Amino acid sequence: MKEMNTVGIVGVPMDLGQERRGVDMGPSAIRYAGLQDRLLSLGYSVIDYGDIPVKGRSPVQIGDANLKNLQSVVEASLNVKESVMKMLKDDVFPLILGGDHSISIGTLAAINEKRQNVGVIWYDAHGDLNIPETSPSGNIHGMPLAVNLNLGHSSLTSIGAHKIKPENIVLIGARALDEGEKELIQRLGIKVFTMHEIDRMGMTAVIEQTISHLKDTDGVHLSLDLDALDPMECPGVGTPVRGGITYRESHLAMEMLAESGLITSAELVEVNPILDDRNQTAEVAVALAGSLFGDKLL
Ligand code: NNH
Ligand code: MN
Ligand code: MN
Ligand code: MN
Repeated sequence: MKEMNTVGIVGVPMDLGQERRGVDMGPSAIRYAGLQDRLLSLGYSVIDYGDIPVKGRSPVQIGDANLKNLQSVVEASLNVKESVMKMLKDDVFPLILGGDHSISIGTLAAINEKRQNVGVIWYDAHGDLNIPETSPSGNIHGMPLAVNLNLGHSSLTSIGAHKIKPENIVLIGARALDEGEKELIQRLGIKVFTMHEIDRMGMTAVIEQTISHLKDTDGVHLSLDLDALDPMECPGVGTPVRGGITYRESHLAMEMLAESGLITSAELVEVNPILDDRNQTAEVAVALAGSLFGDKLL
């Protein structure tokens, strides 16, 4: 973690980027699971910026082909961007709570305004590298990383200076990539640690290589989709995929990233309390955030 002792939290009750209802309650679930106390106990000051307003589902419009709720996602993303820019201006560590993964469009739009050579760790079962032409679902939560490479619908790419360089991205935990995503990964040479690599090399080597891959960036954003973990440990997600990263491996990953001092912002996304079992997934999110902020106990 960079020498920053205040963490800013903002919730984005967003469920428009996918079809299962309930993920908009993610920010409350993560707060109930004790995020603020965990950070305070680790010696941080915490400023809670509250929740960003997210409007209802928007009707399909001409030109929106294969982009569900495009207009509402654009509006919410602009609000996310503004709020994260405020946090950066206040010089706090931005910790954003989703909501579905489409919130990353706004988060990274803000971060890219402030920093030049941003690194991104995408900890996810999925690639989120679809564009409308390759998306099997039309769900925008499957597109945010592509938008951050400046690919996709102009209403989304124009939300900010989306200019993450392909060589500054590392995917960890991928095991459900669509054909178009695989092709894009190949073409742009994006670094991916699939479950195969995690099994084979172990999480220690995966994170060591991730850190060395991103060491020359101007800060790294961690985008943590809870569906990266195995659904037995994180059942409260909309698109679970078997054979995921374990709780222990994830703690190790977060601890090593904390030690690296590279991470300058983070988001916890896709927690869906309706699908969860006694708020377990939100509790995992808080425990992992603890390790990311320097807790070495777990
Ligand atoms: N790849 C699929 C799509 O684009 C699923 C994406 N779902 C996610 N991404 N949860 O993290 O629709
Ligand atoms: Mn995702
Ligand atoms: Mn995912
Ligand atoms: Mn540990």
